[in-house]
Amino acid sequence: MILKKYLNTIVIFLLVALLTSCKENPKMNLLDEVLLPKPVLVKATGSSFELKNNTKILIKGDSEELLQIGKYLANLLKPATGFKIEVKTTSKKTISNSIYLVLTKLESNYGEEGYHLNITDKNIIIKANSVKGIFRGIQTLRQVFPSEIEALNPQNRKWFIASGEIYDYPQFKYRGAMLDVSRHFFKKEDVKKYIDMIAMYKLNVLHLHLSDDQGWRIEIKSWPNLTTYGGSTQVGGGKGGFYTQEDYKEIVKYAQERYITIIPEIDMPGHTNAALASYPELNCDGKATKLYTGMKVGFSTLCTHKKITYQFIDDVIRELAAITPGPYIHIGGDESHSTKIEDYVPFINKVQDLVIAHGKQAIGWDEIVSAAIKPTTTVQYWGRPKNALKGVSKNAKIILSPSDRTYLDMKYDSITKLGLKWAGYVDLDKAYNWNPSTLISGITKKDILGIESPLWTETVTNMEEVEFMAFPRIIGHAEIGWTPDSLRVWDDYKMRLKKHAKRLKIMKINFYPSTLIDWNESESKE
Ligand code: IFG
Repeated sequence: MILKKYLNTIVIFLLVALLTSCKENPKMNLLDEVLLPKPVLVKATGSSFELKNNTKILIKGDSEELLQIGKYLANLLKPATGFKIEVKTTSKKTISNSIYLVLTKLESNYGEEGYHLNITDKNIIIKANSVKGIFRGIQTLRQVFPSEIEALNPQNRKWFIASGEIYDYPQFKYRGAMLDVSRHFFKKEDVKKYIDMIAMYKLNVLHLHLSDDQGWRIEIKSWPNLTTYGGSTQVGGGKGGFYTQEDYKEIVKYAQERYITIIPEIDMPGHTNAALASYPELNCDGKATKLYTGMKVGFSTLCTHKKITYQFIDDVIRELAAITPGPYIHIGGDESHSTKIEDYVPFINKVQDLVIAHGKQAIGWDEIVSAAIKPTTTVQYWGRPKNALKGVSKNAKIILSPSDRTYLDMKYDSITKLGLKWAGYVDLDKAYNWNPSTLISGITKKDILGIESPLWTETVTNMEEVEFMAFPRIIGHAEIGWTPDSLRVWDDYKMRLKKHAKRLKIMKINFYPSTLIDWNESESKE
């Protein structure tokens, strides 16, 4: 009798259990997700994966580096979900409800930064040739989650993401941002924040413009006045500041953990007033100049005839090279209007040799092509096509930073308060609608190392203003550096950017709401 009585309950329980266990995850379309930069290939499979509190991040193999990246991913997902996701290595067979990070041999065109991202209703697998590729794949996985994943406080919701496969790799090896920390100084916490922002869009270089007329920003122990005096002000007369070598090493490490290479720039022989004000002996007349807090360029030059000038440069490059794991040191070379060309050329030749002597490769703004640049030296094109062509004729690789496309200090339009306009107004379309491989006739993809977006800070004084000038233009540049030209279409990019705005707002990135896009969310579902 009792069995009969409970039989119904047991049957109902089993039915419910059966139904819930084979309840389908919601149908979702991976092609609806906004991915920036646009991946090479996205295949939707129409189902979804649910991230849960007991989802695990599993590392195949015993790579400590990969374990760190697993923890990085867990930390990314924690604030918005509240999930304390376990990260561990495994050698067991694949199980469900897991995110796998797997180093494996992908086709060679994937290179170091390419990845496969495979999402099923059971688990997520990111595969790559290197940990760097896994890290780039994690940035894409981040964007497959709803924008709310970027919130810093727990969101009371389920976390389903669309299933499918993403095959992706960059078209250029060098995809950079430059931050001018000389005209206005930005403390290391701000630089780290900028690193986090550019890492989201798969940039892999941050070029720090560390010295100029208005400020010297990196401690050089053998020439201490450079920072104690030369770093004591900035454009407009504020108190300036500088990075101790410990600060700089912290920035380098933070960037390295995000697979971003720091490239330090010591601009010379021009743009050197901060050094000339700090040491009289660096001036041809032996008299120190006054600190400069204006916005003019081209009025300063190191004394290229003096021996001590090269001792100074050797000391600076030696100390900088010792704390810079990346392969490059940028020597500037731009706007040396106060250096005779017959002095400029031998100066650049000597400085190039000093960089090489300290085990690094030189990069210089495109004026350096008038010197005997070596094939290992890279030319950063910012405005004179003939210089870029001359660089290629000397077998140098080119970094493209066309000022009328990539200079993030250019005003968006005539009513933009911040920024300059000497290269013209640069709204989102002008920043996006160009292809590196056809920008300069005579310069093809094989000559191009990559592209870089400089943000000069004569008029930019804090991170909110940095964000306003950099975003969203730098997102377009990130796509230009990563995505094949054939996949880039302005109208498609516009739609993705419009939908992406919700994510930028959740991240509190102070982006410029260009009038070229109808930002209201009514049409854009996300
Ligand atoms: N040109 C100068 C920068 C800066 C910039 C502002 C280069 C290479 C104008 N040099 O661009 O120092 O002043 O837009």
